Amino acid sequence: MHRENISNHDRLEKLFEIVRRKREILILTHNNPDPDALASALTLKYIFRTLCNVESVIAYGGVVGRAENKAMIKNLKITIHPLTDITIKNFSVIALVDTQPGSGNNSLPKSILPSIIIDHHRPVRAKSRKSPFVDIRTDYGSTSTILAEYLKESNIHGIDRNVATALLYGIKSDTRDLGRGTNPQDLEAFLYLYPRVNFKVLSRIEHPALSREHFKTFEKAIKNAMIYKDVVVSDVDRIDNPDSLAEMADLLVRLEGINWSLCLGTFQDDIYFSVRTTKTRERADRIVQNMVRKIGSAGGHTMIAAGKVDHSFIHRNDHAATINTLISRFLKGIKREAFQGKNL
Ligand SMILES: [Mn+2]
Repeated sequence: MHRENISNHDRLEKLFEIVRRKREILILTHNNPDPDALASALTLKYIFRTLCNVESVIAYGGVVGRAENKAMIKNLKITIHPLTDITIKNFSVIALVDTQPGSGNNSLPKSILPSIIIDHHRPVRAKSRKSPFVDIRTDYGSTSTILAEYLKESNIHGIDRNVATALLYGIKSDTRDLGRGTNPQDLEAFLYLYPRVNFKVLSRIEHPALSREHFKTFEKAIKNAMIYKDVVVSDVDRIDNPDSLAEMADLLVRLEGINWSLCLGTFQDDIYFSVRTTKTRERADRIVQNMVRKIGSAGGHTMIAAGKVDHSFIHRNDHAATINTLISRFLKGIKREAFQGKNL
């Protein structure tokens, strides 16, 4: 854990010191933001507005792909801008949520050190420690849990229901309904938020209409799945949004007898992948870091992790060869390299 041993109260004070009387505040999520990132950004904005009387702007890199995430933005009225529409140098304070500098999954230029970093991913990046405000809790199931603690500490009267709904969904989706990579604080935050949630809206977010493209990706993920003992690997090939891989990896790891899943796909010439394990004692974050050694970036948690190989590397090599490298490094990392792949 890389946070100073200070209370949430002192942490909020420090946060307020940084933003008080500032006018241009940017809150940036990781690329292709997930519910945890969106909820964390929304809550930070809400806290700044309600307690410091300062406005801020939420931005993201990549695309909002998943139908659930689009439904979340729409139903909870989250105002969010693509980073390409933003002039970063106009902002005097930059906050990163659910990501860190140098993790490879956000679009903040390398030359800029954010003033605020709130995250729960491993590894803690060396650059993060240089920031004036760092709250990285790698033992937490979600960044939303940290923001829920801030909210509780702040004693805002009558918490906004959209904010509570977003945070509860952020916790739920990062921890697969509190069953994966959670600690007692996640449950405590969940219970704190529960009475304030709009469940009708939450249900609409969790069960949106799904595109034909989405079902085609499912079809490919299942058709291309290969089994190596208790491991399932699927190269989904072209995908219409990078975060569909997380969904496919979540789906395939539920196959009976399976302990690991790896789903790979290609989006705008970059290769993305997601890893899942059912084993609580494994370190998926370490496995993925080994997979991208010298060719990309990756990180995550004990049971879920993800990474990316940039097209700049792939051009010099062969796309298929890069996919093969990732798969063989993965199988080697989990000591299953001796097994022959069989169709599902
Ligand atoms: Mn998260």
